[in-house]
Amino acid sequence: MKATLTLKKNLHLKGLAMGLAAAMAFGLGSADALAKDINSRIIRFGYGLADTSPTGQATRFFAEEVAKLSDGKMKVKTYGNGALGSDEQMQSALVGGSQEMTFVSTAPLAGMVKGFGVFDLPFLFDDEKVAYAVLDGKPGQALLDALPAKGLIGLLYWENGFRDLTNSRHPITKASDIEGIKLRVMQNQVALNVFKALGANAIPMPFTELFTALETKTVDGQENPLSTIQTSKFYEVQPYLTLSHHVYTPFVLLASKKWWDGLTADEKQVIQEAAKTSQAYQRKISQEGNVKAMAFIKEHGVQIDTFSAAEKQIIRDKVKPVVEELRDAIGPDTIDAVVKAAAEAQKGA
Ligand code: KDG
Repeated sequence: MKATLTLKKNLHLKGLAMGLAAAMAFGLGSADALAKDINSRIIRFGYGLADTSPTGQATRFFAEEVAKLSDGKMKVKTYGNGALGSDEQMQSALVGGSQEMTFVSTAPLAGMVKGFGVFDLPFLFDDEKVAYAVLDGKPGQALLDALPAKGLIGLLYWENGFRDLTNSRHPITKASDIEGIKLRVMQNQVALNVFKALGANAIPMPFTELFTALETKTVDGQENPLSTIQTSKFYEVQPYLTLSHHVYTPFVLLASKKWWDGLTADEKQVIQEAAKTSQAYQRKISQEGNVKAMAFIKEHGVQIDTFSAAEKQIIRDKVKPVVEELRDAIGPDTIDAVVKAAAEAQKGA
């Protein structure tokens, strides 16, 4: 009797092993993923940038990673070009649970967690490496940790990058050239006050409305990283570009908390791992994209200028009062932690 049972058990195990081997041979997945608690899921991932942008490419890389790690059970569907709405609308959709994922600039997120406004203060980071040290370190994590209370999961930071100024009125080479320019700014008090302090007629507006506003001259100018100026086609209607690099904007890779709370531990791990792998990739292609965009924009006849060190100092001096004025609105602890971590990273570089 015992012998029959053992035989049956062995045959059963052998059968399972053969089934698994067959499944793998037919490309049905790795033993590892099949053993995990992963369900079939559709993940809607919307964003405002062009789907041809480097970050658009990174969303597809992320989708492939998720598929790989979940054996095709978790499918990320990406929607670029603002097809699911503006950054703010998608943030709300995530909170409500009608959309699963997005990436947004930190500027509109400051409406939910005021500390994110710190990243709209000009000339905070000298280069990308300093930005990464701050974002991937304690100050960046502290801001992400404040998101679940607002209904969002901040997985990690991707790169939007250093922003440059474009306009259709005239070349901007001096701080005073900004005066009177109708400039679209991202939607928060810090971005608004910074450009008001520089004398611009600053107009907050969602990214999704920006191209039309530039084309119809509702606004004269805008500021964004070079790859966005190329892939969102701003260069077609903006003949003047100034390499101002005035601010580094991070992207936050976001998930809906409502959705996240319903995932199994294995499913959460898939998303977290794919996010981690995608981060290095996204930052790399984002920087490569800016180099390519610079050549492209030049070729397409845009006049490219820079600010001298003296003009940059004038800008710093003009925006200094804004930092003081908004210190409490952003949070003194956040500002101090970011400034200190940036100085340490700069020293160590
Ligand atoms: O997909 C992200 C965009 O919607 C936006 O965040 C880009 O930096 C941006 C801007 O100017 O609004």
